Amino acid sequence: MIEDLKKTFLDELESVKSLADLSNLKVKYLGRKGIITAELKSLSSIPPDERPLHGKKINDIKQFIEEKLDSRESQLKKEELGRQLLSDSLDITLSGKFTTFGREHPINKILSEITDIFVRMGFSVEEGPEVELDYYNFEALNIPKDHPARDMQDTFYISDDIVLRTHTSPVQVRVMEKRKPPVRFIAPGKVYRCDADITHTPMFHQIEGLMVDKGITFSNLKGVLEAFLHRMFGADTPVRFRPSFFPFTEPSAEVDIGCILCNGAGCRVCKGSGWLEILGAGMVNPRVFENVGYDPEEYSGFAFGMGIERIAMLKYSIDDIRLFFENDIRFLRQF
Ligand code: FA5
Repeated sequence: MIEDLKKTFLDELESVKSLADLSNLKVKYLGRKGIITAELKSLSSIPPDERPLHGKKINDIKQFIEEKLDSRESQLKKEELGRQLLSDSLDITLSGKFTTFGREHPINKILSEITDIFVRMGFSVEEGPEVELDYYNFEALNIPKDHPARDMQDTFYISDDIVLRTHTSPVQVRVMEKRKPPVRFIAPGKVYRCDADITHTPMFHQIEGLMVDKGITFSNLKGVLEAFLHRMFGADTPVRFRPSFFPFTEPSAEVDIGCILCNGAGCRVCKGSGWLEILGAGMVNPRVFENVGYDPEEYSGFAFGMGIERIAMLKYSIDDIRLFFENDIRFLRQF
């Protein structure tokens, strides 16, 4: 009978497939109400002289069952670990997840580069509103309402007195109204003109510059702008000042650099002239000083204004300004 028990146990052990099955089998044989426990309890009901032998047999089979259960348990655990390792394993041949990083827009890049150069020359950075009073955009800059110079800038009017600023020059007036000389600052920002072709967009960026103090001359203007242009485009770049007209500066100049694409030989971009116009500049018109309460007898100064897109186009050899604002990722990724 005890031998039958051993055989039944082995058959049942054979069909154990999991640790849960094994635990059930353990309870069935060795638990408090299990078969072996019952056998041990039944010892008291057999004749005393048979007890030692029968007891030994039960203990032997108990030990046998324990050993078999233990070895099956470690075998099942090993199998389970193997399965787990297989399913959790790291497949180093799988390609990773790619994160695409944004990058600085080429216009902002050029803007920081220019700002950096002027900050190193001691200029501070100022801002002004993009929705501007006609007074600051025109009147205070010596461009009265019926003045033909208004036609030079195609203005977006919001009302009779309010415009989208057409240049960054109104910041000159706003800063001088608030501050006594000396002043030395640049003012970068967006400006708007009703204008659109391959070199003009309705919104573009300018950087204004203003320096006012006692004894500022055209030589200071030349020195600062040449230093800037040589840093920006290289020390060998030729720079030329051409007479021009702006109502808020007198005398006025337009500043050209030798075409960096053809080295002055003449090409499509410089329209065969060998020169590229980079910015407008001049000595601050005494009328502007009067409008902000500066004494033109005591103070003088220079101002300049440049288009950022124009500079970015030259630096990166881009022949259509609209590319900057189309947000084509293939274009923007190149910078
Ligand atoms: C001015 O706007 C003057 N305020 C500059 C100035 C400041 C002169 C201080 C003297 C003293 P202008 O209209 O030329 O000047 O414009 C300056 C630059 O802006 C141009 O050289 C050009 O590079 C750029 N620009 C003008 N219109 C557009 C446009 N629609 N799209 C892109 N860039 C433009």
